[in-house]
Amino acid sequence: MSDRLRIALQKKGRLAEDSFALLKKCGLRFSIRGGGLLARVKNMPIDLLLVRDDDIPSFVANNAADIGIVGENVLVEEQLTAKSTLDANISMRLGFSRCKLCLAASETGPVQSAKDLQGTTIATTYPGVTARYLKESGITAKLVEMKGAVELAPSIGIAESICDLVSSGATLEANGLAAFETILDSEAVLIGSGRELSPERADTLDKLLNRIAGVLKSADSKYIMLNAPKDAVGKITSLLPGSDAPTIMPLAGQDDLVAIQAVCTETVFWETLEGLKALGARAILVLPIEKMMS
Ligand code: PRT
Ligand code: ZN
Repeated sequence: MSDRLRIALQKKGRLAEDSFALLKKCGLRFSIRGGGLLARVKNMPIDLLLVRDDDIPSFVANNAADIGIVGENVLVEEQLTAKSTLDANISMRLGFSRCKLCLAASETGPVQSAKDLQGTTIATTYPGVTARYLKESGITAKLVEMKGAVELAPSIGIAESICDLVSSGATLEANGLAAFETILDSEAVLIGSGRELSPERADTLDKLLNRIAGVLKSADSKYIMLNAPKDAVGKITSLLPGSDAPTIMPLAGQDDLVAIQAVCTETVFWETLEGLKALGARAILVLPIEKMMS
């Protein structure tokens, strides 16, 4: 039997779908059905361990999984509250599930900014990160740990302020709260430990990391094709975002025009296309790139 790489993933929740989608884009074939803890990848020596997100850092640290995908907020919280040093570190930022851990309070209450926190009570699901912030800021405040519904704490008199995750801000607004300080910016991250892997697992991991890097790079990248007046080639190619070596070709029967093709590794905005058009570019096509490997 082959030596299979084990990846810890959130079974259900805000991270789950995007984590599965990323691995599928990397060519892994699997199906997540039923209540199983393990899902087998059919075409690579990989098993997926499907768990609660809070368990992922310690599973990676304790060898239950080789790598994992988790919110940076959870990783940092687990590192700060673990009884001993947790051997789990970020090996790649993945760019999805972005959110912020914010201090927030009622717009009409006693706490309006960080300097008002002294001597007050803060409700949070993130006592580790919040305590670190208070210590670094020289603030003494009481923390009340809650497992959920933190946004209700001020209205029921449990705390003057809260420290919770915010993405759109709609939950805060619906509860009459406003954020006054961001204490952590978070996104999904791939984590690993310092342990050495067997050669087979190391090889699988290396392949996977290269594929993930390719998927992340191609997500922003576009292939751009256009026709340009010969005398504007310099200006036009300098407008192409994040492209270093465009291909320039003659156009049959059109001596004053050339065709330009380039991979743009940064977002191509409508404003860029308008700029290209103003320089005389015509027949501009922007195409998605499915896969990339360098
Ligand atoms: O069951 P399990 O323990 O695995 O999941 P969970 O319930 O602990 O976590 P889950 O699935 O809710 O979130 C997983 C991860 O998603 C988090 O750890 C973050 O890294 C990330 N994430 C991104 C978020 C949000 N955005 C988010 N908005 N996690 C939670 N929220 C909550 C927040 O707590 C608040 O209640 O959404 C509300 C605020 O959202 P807005 O859009 O109204 O601001
Ligand atoms: Zn959780």
